[in-house]
Amino acid sequence: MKRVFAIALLALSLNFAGIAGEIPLVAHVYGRSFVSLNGKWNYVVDPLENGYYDYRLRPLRNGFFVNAKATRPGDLVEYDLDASPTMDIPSDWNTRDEKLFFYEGTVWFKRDFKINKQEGKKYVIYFGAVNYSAKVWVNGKKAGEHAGGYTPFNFDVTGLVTDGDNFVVVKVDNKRHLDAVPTVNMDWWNYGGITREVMVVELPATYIEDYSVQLPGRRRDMIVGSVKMNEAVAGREITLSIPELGITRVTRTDERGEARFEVKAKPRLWSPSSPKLYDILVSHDGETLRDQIGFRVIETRGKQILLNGEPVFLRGVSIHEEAPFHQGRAWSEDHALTLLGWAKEMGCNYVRLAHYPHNEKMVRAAERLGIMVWSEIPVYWTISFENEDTYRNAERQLHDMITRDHNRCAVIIWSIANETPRGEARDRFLSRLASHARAMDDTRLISMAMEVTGDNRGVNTLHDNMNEHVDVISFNEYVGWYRGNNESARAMTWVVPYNKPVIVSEFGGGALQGRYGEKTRRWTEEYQEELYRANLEMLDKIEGLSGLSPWILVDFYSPRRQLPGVQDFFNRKGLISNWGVKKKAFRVMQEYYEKKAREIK
Ligand code: GCB
Repeated sequence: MKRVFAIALLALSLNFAGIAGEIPLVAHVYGRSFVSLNGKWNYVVDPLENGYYDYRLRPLRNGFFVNAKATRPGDLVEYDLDASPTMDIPSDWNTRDEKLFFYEGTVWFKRDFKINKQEGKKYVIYFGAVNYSAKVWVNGKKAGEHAGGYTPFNFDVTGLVTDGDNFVVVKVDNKRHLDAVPTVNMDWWNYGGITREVMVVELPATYIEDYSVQLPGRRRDMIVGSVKMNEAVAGREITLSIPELGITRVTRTDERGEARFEVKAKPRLWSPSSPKLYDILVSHDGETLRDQIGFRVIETRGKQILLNGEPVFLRGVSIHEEAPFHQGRAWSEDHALTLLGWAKEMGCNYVRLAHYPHNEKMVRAAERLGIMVWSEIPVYWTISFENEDTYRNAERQLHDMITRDHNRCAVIIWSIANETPRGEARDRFLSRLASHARAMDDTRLISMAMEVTGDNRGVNTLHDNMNEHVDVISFNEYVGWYRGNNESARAMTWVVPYNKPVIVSEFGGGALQGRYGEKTRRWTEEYQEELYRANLEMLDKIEGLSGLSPWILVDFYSPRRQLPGVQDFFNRKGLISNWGVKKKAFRVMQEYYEKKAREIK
């Protein structure tokens, strides 16, 4: 049996030295007092980074970030941020400005904002995500920079903001790089921009940086909590209360500014059929953070996944963070509810959020709806496994994904990679990531989407050295699409020679919604429908099959998909078209999940 221990989250924090202005993530920003910077921002497209470098390619001291204005008739200023067009933020520029559909490079963004600055308070500018790298200035002064397109970051700007009028300038660059995470090659749109919400958070000088409230491993008669202040201050009084359970506990911080709680309690457990969440209040010196937290136990036993001690089958689907109906990056509550609503309609109790951490609203909505979540970092295909900087970047993204969502009981699996090529350097890289995830959080399962090693006369065997480092063996297979055909699928067998549960993290094939024909004709709905029937028959025979996340819920933009009249830059493997119409295969999955739900919860 896999042992599950209490979260060790506070023990591990990244070294922020060297990252200008950046501070550890402020937990649960939505529960704090903040000024939202969503809305219209001016933008300037700058393919040559003319606003940042001079003609000798030396960084400018008075680049676009100073927001200069010509004040006298003879002044030469060759840009004007305020007179430039505007774009709604959050968004991606590719779907907001036709000229920028394929653009990869630098765009400058600027916005004015007001702050009612209070003596003794701290001000932090928080970005839900910017793809891919961001440099940020407030009132013309550098606040910090960040790389990595799908995780939040924040800078302390207390010394930069003034009472009243302020402005922020962000240089966003989404050029792809071989050593980055993801690398230059991927099967989704490299949407550039300030893709998630931005806010200026007001905090007490000494504030609650992070907290964790959960069950200790497999025990269900106790709740453990921990709180970390932003400073190493001892003796601070911290109160944890869970009103519905009649719990109020007061404790004090130790010399590291950390406090711990242990309370006897028997909360009702969270599950897809009863997604119970409790109001939790964590307070310190007049600052009270209110969150909603659920309690559950996820573990494995042999080839089974157990939720709250009972075997569970993960009736899932893979989802890209793409806005339903109009494409572009999804970021809002409405986007989340539409996507998850479709998944629920299909009968899902689980989603694989591919291939990078999705926005926080998506994870929180899944939790409220009773949907378990696989959350992943973009260690995708062939990244630079030999490069230590690439490793640091991947670890940082993993760290920030776990930091943001460690209180979300819906998240049951941290995924460290997708379809990576086997080899020593990769094994070293991924096993380090797995250890990092475990050291931060041993209350969840670790997995990664592997590849099938080979087909020997219809017998597919999965061999991957990483089996030792993961709790769940997951793999992607495309029988009926990239190899074999729908007939051969039915005769194939699968051998997964490890005593661990198995999730098929991807299978599927393309269809253009509304194209009908013979089931042997590619791109028709009938072909896809048959592919799903054949695959389900085949996969159902896998010993230890504990979940599926077919590829994919909705058609999504990808520059790799060029077939005119069929793909037109869409990956057509969606069970729903990009205009929101369900394809025939949707019904096949729905029926299969109805059956599964009757057999096993
Ligand atoms: C895969 C990848 C996924 C692709 C998919 C496809 O194996 O993991 O990112 O989009 O195949 O459609 O080829």
